[in-house]
Amino acid sequence: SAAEVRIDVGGMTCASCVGSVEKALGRVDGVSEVRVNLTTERATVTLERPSKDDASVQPMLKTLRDAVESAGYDVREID
Ligand code: 9UX
Repeated sequence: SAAEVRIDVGGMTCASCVGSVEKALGRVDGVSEVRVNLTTERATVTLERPSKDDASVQPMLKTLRDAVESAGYDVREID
């Protein structure tokens, strides 16, 4: 199994927005897979970590948040 992070993303209105968010999240170090659903406004990010309890995951959440926000979208919730 791997650590999965869910991000509720605000501001995505089209398929191109989805592509931008996927690209931004996919560039973050330690990310192995990204899925973004426009309808549910949720991104699911799989990390190259065995579980969310891994000490390196918490700082990665901040990096993921920054990546979404730098791409121009809002992070409503991340966990
Ligand atoms: Mo198309 Mo999504 O301009 O903002 S990229 S609506």
